[in-house]
Amino acid sequence: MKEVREELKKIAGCFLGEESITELKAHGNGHINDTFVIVCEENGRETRWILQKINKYVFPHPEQVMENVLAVTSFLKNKIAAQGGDPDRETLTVLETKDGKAYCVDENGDYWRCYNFISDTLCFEAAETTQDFYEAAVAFGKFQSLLADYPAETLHETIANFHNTKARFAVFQEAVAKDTAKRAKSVQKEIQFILDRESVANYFTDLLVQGEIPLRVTHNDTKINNILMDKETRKGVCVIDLDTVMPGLAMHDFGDAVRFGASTAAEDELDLSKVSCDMELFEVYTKGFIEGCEGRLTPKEIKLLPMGAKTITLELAMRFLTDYLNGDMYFKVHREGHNLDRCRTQLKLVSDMEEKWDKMQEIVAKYM
Ligand code: ADP
Ligand code: GN1
Ligand code: MG
Repeated sequence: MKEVREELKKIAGCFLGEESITELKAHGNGHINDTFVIVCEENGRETRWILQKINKYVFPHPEQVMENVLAVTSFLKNKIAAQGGDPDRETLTVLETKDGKAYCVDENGDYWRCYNFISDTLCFEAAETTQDFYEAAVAFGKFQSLLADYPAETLHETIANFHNTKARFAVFQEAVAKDTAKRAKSVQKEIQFILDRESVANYFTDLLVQGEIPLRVTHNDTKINNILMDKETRKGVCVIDLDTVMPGLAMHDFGDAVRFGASTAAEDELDLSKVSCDMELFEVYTKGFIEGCEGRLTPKEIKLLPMGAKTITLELAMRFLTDYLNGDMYFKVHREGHNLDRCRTQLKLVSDMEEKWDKMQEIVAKYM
């Protein structure tokens, strides 16, 4: 343990004065990166930082991730300043290494980066009130609006086909066929549920090819724990976890937030009777997101918001099951069968959305 700490301290020392570090501990509940908070003290003044190891299995080109993050945050800083906001608080700031780089590489070839810690904020695993969920919607909508005139083609695709659900379906079929971890036999029901919905998986990919919907710069991972809210006002302060910011669909940013935040249970709940998509929360997010987007969405995109919720939920179910079949290589797991449990909640949400389909359309129609 002591060795690990010394190792970490050495890495932190690439960015900060090693001797000023008074605390270094694991932080947050992300499924992908390893996150630590560092406390430093110099001349009686305390500063905090976020140190992260970028998951290189998930992000095969960490240097491209950092190029995107630097480009997007500097673009956002200009926009925020022009609107009279605080660029140091309302978007992430990458701390350079002592030799002027955006990351450092350790002896194992792992990439590390450091951000300013944004204080006096709350980070929810689940919204505590309906109003919190509304504020998250406004903030993620605003994020998209701020980036609406960003030249999308200049961004790297940090994970190939990240939300190309059609391609995800093919990868899922391949995982079923290979059955690397010899688990397919025990999850036939889940596999069949997904196979029966190939048309849902193809829907947006086909519309995009036909030029029916626009490709935008999107966040692509809009869980409520990827936003920091002000401790006092409880309004969105800063959208974080920018590794997946790349060209994508507005409907997916909406849908991913809904599948996580409008669910009545945790993403890994074992009792599926507790899992459903709450229509009041669905409505609140619809209202907040459309407002936050400040008129940027086309009527067709608004109409397709329910489809965004359904496809992204199905996609994540496929991704969790794919990872389960592959032997848990991608998402961090904390118990036996964790990815399967996660897959099951997502499938339950898909069925629930199918049952509530007309209601979801009605709700969205109110905001067109
Ligand atoms: P992951 O990709 O693993 O989800 P995140 O970038 O979302 O990693 O970080 C994990 C958690 O760390 C977040 O949910 C949040 O609680 C916290 N966090 C990340 N960046 C900051 C920051 N700059 N200031 C304060 N807290 C942060
Ligand atoms: C991962 O990093 P985190 O925990 O915010 C994943 C998302 C999934 C989410 C499911 C890069 O998000 O796509 O929706 O888990 N991020 C990546 O909880 O794959
Ligand atoms: Mg995160």
